[in-house]
Amino acid sequence: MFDSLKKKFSRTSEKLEEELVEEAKNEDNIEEETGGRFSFFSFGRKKEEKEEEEEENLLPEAEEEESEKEKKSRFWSRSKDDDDEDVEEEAEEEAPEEEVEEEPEKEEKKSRFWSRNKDKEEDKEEVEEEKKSRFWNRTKAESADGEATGGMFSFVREKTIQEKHVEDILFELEMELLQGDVAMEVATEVVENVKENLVGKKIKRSNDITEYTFYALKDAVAEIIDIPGPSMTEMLEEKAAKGEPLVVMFVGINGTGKTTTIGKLANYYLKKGYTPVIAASDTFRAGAIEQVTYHADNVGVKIIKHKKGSDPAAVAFDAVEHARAQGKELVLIDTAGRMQTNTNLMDEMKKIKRVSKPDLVIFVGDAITGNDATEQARKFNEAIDIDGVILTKADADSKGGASLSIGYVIKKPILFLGVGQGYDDIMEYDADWMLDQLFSQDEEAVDET
Ligand SMILES: Nc1nc2c(ncn2[C@@H]2O[C@H](COP(=O)(O)OP(=O)(O)OP(=O)(O)O)[C@@H](O)[C@H]2O)c(=O)[nH]1
Ligand SMILES: [Mg+2]
Repeated sequence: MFDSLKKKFSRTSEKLEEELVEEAKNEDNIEEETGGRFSFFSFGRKKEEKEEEEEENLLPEAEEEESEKEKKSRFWSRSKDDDDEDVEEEAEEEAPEEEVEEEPEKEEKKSRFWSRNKDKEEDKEEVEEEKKSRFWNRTKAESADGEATGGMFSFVREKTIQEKHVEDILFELEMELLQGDVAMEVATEVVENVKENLVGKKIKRSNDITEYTFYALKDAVAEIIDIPGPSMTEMLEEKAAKGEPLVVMFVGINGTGKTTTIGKLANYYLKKGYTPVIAASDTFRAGAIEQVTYHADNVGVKIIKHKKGSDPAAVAFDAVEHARAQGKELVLIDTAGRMQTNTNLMDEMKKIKRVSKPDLVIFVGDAITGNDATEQARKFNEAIDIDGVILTKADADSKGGASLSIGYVIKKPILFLGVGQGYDDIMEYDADWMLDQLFSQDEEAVDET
């Protein structure tokens, strides 16, 4: 999953490193260091793995250090907070004498403060670098089988990442994201955030570039995919506690997986101890009632159905009444696939919503169709105000464009991902999980880059 996005991210980091190393070579500002190059995804290794490795390599003086992850987040907040301080520091360096004359005491205090802070920073960096180089040595040792690449450089004079270094590279990334079916506004947002994060960063070693790019991209993507909204399970729990059924209506164009998803969700919540009922409100397509009945029978839940061609809103209404009367906790309303351009069918869908008063209207989109899925979601949202999204066929989607974009574009959360054709092939979507998928080490994706 998401292999194509992963490759784009890691290539961006490599290109920036090449650019800066090349420039430093021309400036005669580079020397090769012992130790191997740090691969992009090695920063995303799972926390436990990292801790294990740290334990293996622990030096006595490093024992009190926090976990790598905490350090990273401190790093970002520190860099952000320190932006202003850096400016002050630079100004101070430029005109130290003047200030000393005016306010010698204050200046002395200040400069002691700065140098103390600097010393602290340097100490910290030294420990960090020592640890890193130990890791790099090990990576190099591992690289006997050809996994790790190249050497590692340090800059004689510290370099600062400037806009000119990242402009072309980020433009390329933006184009690649668009080709990967990431929505325009999402690609632009990611690139802007990455630029903001990277420009101004001071680098001592080529590996710093990989690290900074990794966290800049991860930060940018984290912001994109974290869309607040309801969780179906939490809503169901709340409704059940009140003795009311949670009514959920599924909409989308033809063949995206609405009916299959209803079968999967009936199974999912049945296993959690709830009693779902399905409304066969696709009375339009030939064979639709039989298909949904087949799933209901397989899973073992009740289905409410009328004749083909009957009013789908009436079927949904009956299912809600049935759930209320029988104390069932969940109503899953299947609806006919409809193109967003078909006015009659879109009006019919609005009527089902008016009559059945669902707590959740879920748009079901096919992840493989990428930008089309995002555009459909936009249109359905305009027509009927959806509450969340389920993306199906994520198992067969290597691009990841819709998964990255759809929530951000319509500002509604992804609730579940369909990951196969079986009843158990569904998972609750979680932004942290997705981030982990995109930024954790994946030998296959790394090898192919
Ligand atoms: N690989 C994969 N296939 C899926 C997934 N979800 C659904 N499918 C397949 O997609 C096809 C269409 O699924 P349906 O559930 O009939 O789609 P629908 O949206 O109800 O279609 P209409 O009723 O015609 O609008 C079926 O062959 C499903 O098995 C998924 O998560 N992964
Ligand atoms: Mg269907």
